[in-house]
Amino acid sequence: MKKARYLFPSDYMADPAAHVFNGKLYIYPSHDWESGIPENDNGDHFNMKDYHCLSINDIENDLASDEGVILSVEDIPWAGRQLWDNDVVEKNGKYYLIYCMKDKTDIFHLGVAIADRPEGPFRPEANPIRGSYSIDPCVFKDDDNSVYVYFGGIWGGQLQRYKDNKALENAFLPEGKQVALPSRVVKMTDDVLQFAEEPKPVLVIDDNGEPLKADDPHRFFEASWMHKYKGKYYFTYSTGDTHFLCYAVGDNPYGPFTYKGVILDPVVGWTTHHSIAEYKGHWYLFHHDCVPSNDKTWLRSLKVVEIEYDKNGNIKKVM
Ligand code: FUB
Repeated sequence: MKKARYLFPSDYMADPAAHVFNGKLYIYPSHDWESGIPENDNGDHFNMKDYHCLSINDIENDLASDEGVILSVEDIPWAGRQLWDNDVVEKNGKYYLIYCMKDKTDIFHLGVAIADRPEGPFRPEANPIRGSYSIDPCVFKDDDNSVYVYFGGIWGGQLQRYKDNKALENAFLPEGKQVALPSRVVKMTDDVLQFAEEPKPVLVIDDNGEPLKADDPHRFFEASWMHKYKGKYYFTYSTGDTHFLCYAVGDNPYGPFTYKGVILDPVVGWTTHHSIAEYKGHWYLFHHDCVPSNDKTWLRSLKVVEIEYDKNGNIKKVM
């Protein structure tokens, strides 16, 4: 197995969402910077204010090129602060960037911005997606052209403040043998601007069909990703405070997904976040760590490593 290598040493970027558009590989990361906000469990130190698009032709040898700023906080009418993870999907020749950000009252929502090219610039919609909440959108287009968004993140990502898509009076974070908080999945409308339905919980189950429990170090925390391999749906995610990247496999976009294992052990830095994409016949894991910033957890650097599946479709753990 090959070793992970850094992709963009000239700036701090994180949460890479990788996609191939028109034969070229694009990466949509969060853009970390030193804003001076002290570290806390709320994630206030992740105070990002714009997104860049990166692109790359030769994934084995080249560094990524910066296509420039594609969206800034100051351009978004409903903006409060903190442009966290984002992702992009192409549909009918248009590119839809789905992102998360806090509104003026410090509540996270998802927003949409549209472009004619993968490199942007993206024009933001005036309001967040109706009924959206929490963070870390992953946009997945299935073979029938349906677009799904997976989202959610615990702690600073505010997922514990919601149940059945309604805001709770008091946040509820399961503990011990209670069922862990799930990520959410929702089908988008044909124009990719709104939820077409109520978001549903993404169930990760063990081999006995039981949902993973809150005290399981491999339960969901944030950073959902979906990819399809040989007709199966691979739901991958970060376990947050236990710092793994894990995967679970299902037969349709809604799941349930059966837990399969760890893809990546904890990296240097508190967060771990990723995407998986096929490029020129090989599969790659894009992620980040904090080695170049000497473990400043809010200053992360992008990495890529090729991944392999065994003959049964299991992802071999990255070493
Ligand atoms: O980049 C800010 C947050 O850190 C992301 O939304 C989380 O997934 C974690 O990577």
